[in-house]
Amino acid sequence: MSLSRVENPCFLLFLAVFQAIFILILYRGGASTVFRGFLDAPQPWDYSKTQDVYTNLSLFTRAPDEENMPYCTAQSPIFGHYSPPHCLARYKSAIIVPHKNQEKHLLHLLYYLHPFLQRQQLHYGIYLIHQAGNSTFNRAKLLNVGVREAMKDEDWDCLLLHDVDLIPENDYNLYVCDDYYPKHIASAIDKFQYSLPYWSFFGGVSALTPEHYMKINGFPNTYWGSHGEDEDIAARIQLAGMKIVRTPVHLGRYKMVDLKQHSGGEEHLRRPAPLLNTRKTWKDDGMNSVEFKLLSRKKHLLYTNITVDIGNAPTLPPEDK
Ligand SMILES: *[C@@H]1O[C@H](CO)[C@@H](O)[C@H](O)[C@H]1NC(C)=O
Ligand SMILES: *[C@@H]1O[C@H](CO)[C@@H](O)[C@H](O)[C@H]1NC(C)=O
Ligand SMILES: CC(=O)N[C@H]1CO[C@H](CO)[C@@H](O)[C@@H]1O
Repeated sequence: MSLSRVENPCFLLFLAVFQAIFILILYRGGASTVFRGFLDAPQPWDYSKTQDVYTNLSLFTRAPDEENMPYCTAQSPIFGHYSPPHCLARYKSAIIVPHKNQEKHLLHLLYYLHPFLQRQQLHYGIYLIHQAGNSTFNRAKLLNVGVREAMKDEDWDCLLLHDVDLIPENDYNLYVCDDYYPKHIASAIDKFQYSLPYWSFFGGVSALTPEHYMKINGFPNTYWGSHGEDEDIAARIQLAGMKIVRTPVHLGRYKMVDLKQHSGGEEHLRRPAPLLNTRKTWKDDGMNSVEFKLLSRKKHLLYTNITVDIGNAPTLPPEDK
């Protein structure tokens, strides 16, 4: 008959020694040394570790293999743009991010977007379009400005219209355009239980070629307040003889970041039903009528910062409020 393990004297001795060692550790260093691994949870919004981003951006330059390398140009030609260093990129995408006083969101977005885009081996540039002044946010008009300014730089294949608070979750969600139709990319946002909030939803992140964008005369300039413009854009796409294609929901997944930092003045302005209205307005309200004052435009390593005055929302007659 064999002894069970607990009654085995050797095992009991081993247990006692193990306990003694454990108590000694607690006594000498305190619990914090033992549990350090558990206590030091990563800080969710720690931007001090920018070396991740910069390390990967050091891939901007090719490996130094020659002794007699020339000096770099006084003004870096690659500011604001990235190309994969070891192959010729197949796509050139401009990422256009409209925002109003959302610096915290921007830092968060850039932190994730740069490595994401580099892993996709894109040639890309990021344009931050900052709405100056106190007026209500006008996303669609800022996008018109962004497209116009981005196209001055380069012949982009694809325009990625990107909200500042959305972080892509899937690397296979490629930031390139569909050849034939405007593509809605943010098809599954966590805030909407990873599905569409309504059928015509075209917000969040979408991708149009410059040809698509000009074919619909860009976006309407007249929607002040948040996300009223989606139905108008959907109608434009239809009126221009195209349709919306969507990124499959398992790829178009996004986290919506809520940093309790709002751009302010988000009141919704009432307006005529877009589906009836757009047919009359789309040829006159869009890229061909966008007016703005460029306040500053500066290329940084990680983005091009464009600040614009796009004017004020019209004040509605009192009975309309
Ligand atoms: C914007 O609002 C702030 C505070 O409400 C005010 O001090 C500032 O003058 C305003 N700026 C403009 C351009 O109206
Ligand atoms: C962009 O430029 C504006 C105006 O010069 C400045 O206030 C803002 O802080 C800049 N933003 C970024 C992210 O560089
Ligand atoms: C933030 C980020 O994606 N950093 C990556 C930079 O590249 C190295 C390897 O090249 C990765 O290990 C990092 O994760």
